[in-house]
Amino acid sequence: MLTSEPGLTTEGRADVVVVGLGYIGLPTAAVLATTGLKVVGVDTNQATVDAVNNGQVPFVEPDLGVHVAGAVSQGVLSATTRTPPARTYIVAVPTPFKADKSADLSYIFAAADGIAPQLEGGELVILESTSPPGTTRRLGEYLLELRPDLRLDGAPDDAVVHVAHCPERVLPGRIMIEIVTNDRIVGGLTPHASEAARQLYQTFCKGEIHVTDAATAEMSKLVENAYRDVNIAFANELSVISENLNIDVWELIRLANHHPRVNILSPGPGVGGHCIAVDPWFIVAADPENSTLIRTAREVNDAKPGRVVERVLAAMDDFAQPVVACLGLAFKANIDDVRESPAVDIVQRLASAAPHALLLVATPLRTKQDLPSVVSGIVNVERCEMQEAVDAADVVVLLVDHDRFRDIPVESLDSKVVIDTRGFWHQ
Ligand code: SAJ
Repeated sequence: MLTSEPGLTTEGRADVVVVGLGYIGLPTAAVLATTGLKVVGVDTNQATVDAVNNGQVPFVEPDLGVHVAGAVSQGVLSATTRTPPARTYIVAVPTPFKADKSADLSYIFAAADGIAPQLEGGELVILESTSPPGTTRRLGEYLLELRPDLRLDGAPDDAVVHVAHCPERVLPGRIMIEIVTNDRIVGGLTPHASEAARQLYQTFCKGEIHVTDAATAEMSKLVENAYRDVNIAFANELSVISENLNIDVWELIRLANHHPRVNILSPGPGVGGHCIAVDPWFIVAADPENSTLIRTAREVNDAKPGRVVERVLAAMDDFAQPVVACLGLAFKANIDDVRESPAVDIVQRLASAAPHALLLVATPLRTKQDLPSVVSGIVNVERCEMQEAVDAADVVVLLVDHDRFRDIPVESLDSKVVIDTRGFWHQ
């Protein structure tokens, strides 16, 4: 490899290699590069690699584009499909769940396959991917299987690889702010690994960096997301109970939240995204007998899209050939991410349960005319501009509270059946 390549030092090594250029890896790579470190991002997707090398971001995240374009043009950030040598490796790959709800760690091991041949000893390997307790140790042991000449502990001499976990905690839509301002938790397999990881994050993180062991760091991330899931489940359960009791849940929550120690979250069409809808299952898998509340919360939130479908189907009954405007597909407001999105689930289920209906889907954050592949190709689903969809509809279903939907004049909803799953027009 040429030493003059962007992202590499004169010794032909990167300061940091980030494996996985998704919602976490790319912002992390860009922020590290902005501090002046030479950063190389690695991704198996050639289109992602090409986009980054052209200074572009292959998904929507506020302010990320400016950072990536700036770092690439200054020659401190580049992308490739093959893992180059580096002083530090950050693994930020997906950890989806398998059919039995246990974590699929194959992307982590694939990242290790790329890293292991490059190790010389003395490097720091950080796992950022959300992982069940014990994964960081398994990653370390896997690296040693591939490289038996190296060690994970002992005197920090040249033969030791330092392995640590530092879970990402940024909120999609606010990633570029939170990546700098949030506190971080760092847990190394050894105190030396923790300290090395702490020093790296200190280069860009203005929050506090809390040091613990690897398993506690892994668990802390899962617990944060399970906490939120349980609280959203409470709000979602209230919404179902309130509907049955003919009570306006939005008013109910607003009033209850006037109590100084009550802060109920917002009900919605369900819980989506790659984190909150997934991570609590890793706790359940780790101790199934004792995670009753966490499992139930998941089930309550997973049942919510079905409730919305029932309401929409009931509303359609008044029309022979109903036209339904479905506003939004993302898993939450003001982003274009459709992973685990309850809105997608609802549109798919409505399309198959009501083949006589026409579903007009408005996705204002997608500039291209095509629908996301998760719903494109369904005969009775069409993409439509938001106002046209509303004007043509008998039933309007608000699935995502994108700010852009504020441009829809409320008077245009007057003659429609409106199902507002987010309380968007109640505020
Ligand atoms: N939601 C509701 N009601 C609410 C809040 C959220 O229905 O009151 C829904 C959203 O619409 C969405 C889902 O929950 O479908 C999750 O959204 P979110 O904004 O709560 O969280 P994420 O998934 O975008 O990001 C979470 C964050 N975790 C916590 O707030 C504890 C973030 O800090 C993590 O970094 C991220 O998961 C992650 O990557 O794990």
